[in-house]
Amino acid sequence: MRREEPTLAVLVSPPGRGAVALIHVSGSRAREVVARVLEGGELPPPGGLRHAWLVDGAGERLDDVLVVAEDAGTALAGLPLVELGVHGGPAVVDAVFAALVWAGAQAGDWKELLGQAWRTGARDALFLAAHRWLGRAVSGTGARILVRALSGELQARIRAALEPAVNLEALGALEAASRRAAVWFRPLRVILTGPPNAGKSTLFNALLGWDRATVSPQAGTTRDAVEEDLLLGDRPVRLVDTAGDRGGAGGCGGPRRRQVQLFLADGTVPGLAAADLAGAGPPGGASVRAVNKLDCLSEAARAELPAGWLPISARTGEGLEALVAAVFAAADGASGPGEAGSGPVLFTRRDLRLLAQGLGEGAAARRARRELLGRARPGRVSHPGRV
Ligand SMILES: Nc1nc2c(ncn2[C@@H]2O[C@H](COP(=O)(O)OP(=O)(O)OP(=O)(O)O)[C@@H](O)[C@H]2O)c(=O)[nH]1
Ligand SMILES: [Mg+2]
Repeated sequence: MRREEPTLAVLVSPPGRGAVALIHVSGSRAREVVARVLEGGELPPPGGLRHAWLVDGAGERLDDVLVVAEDAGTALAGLPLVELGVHGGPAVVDAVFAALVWAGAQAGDWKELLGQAWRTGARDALFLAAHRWLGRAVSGTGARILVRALSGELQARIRAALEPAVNLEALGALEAASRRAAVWFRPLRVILTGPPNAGKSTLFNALLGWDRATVSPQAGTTRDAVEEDLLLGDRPVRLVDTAGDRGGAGGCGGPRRRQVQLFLADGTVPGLAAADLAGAGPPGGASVRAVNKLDCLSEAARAELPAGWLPISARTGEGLEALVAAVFAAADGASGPGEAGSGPVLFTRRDLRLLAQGLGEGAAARRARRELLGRARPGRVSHPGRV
């Protein structure tokens, strides 16, 4: 027989100040524990909700809360779940937690809640991984991909490729689509390089949408690299502004795999010509070259800009859309994200590795396919792992 699951009390909304904080109480004795801290001791029936006074051990009122009871059959961990909507200030949240612990709950975090769902075998590992990733998803396409693992579409695709017989072609297609879909989850590093005063920090701020980096007419303003995560065209990007130089920010170990260097030249520098720019730019790897301050250039000067350099104005925004498209084209090479956004794909590195192994032959490949199948089925077969 399964051992009794401890009753966890978990703050599932972000900590801090807010109108409402949500606390989940999940476990075999969740209803009993919450009843001890509700004035009158009356819970709504599973599937129902009600307002109630939440009280401490001495019966003193701590907050007016909304109590929602979920049926064990639909709850994440397959155990009784009670959700408490309390006022969002830290003082109320702390007091409610103290009362719940007094009543027999264990304070836990969101990951422990997922661990409970894994232990009970109520959910498959891919569902739990998607549940966790959705809590920090920033890309809309990425979120839609994760939802396909909540709805079971992804698991159905995996099972169809493995049962009743292994369909290597279907597995291969899933692997290729999943690899391309990584762009929706793992940020592309875009490093701004180029001579001092070219407008790197201005471009950094323009892409970011707010003034994060210091901009000044003085050359050498940026000293230490500044990094920010943002979305460009729904794709996660880590943008890096660097101190001006001509060589680029290569570091040791050669160009990274998911990295593009964006080399910026100053279009107002007198005598700027193809010859000046021919040798300029990053040493290797994926790169894009752009000439900035287009807004200062005459029609004649614009016409003379060298081929292979994108004309932009970080100040007015002209050319930035084409620049972003060029950055992604440089990063993707021949294999863009393609149609990855429209079908169920795998998203964790671990599952991608299993799938790649499963495409081979022999005992190791068979083991990998078995494990993948286990991750697509409810039951305590495979730990969701670090995702
Ligand atoms: N007209 C015009 N001026 C620009 C543009 N982009 C940047 N500038 C100006 O160029 C100067 C240098 O800009 P920064 O963004 O500080 O240049 P940087 O490449 O970061 O310079 P360092 O950090 O010193 O290497 C500032 O006076 C900006 O206002 C542009 O598109 N048009
Ligand atoms: Mg700068």
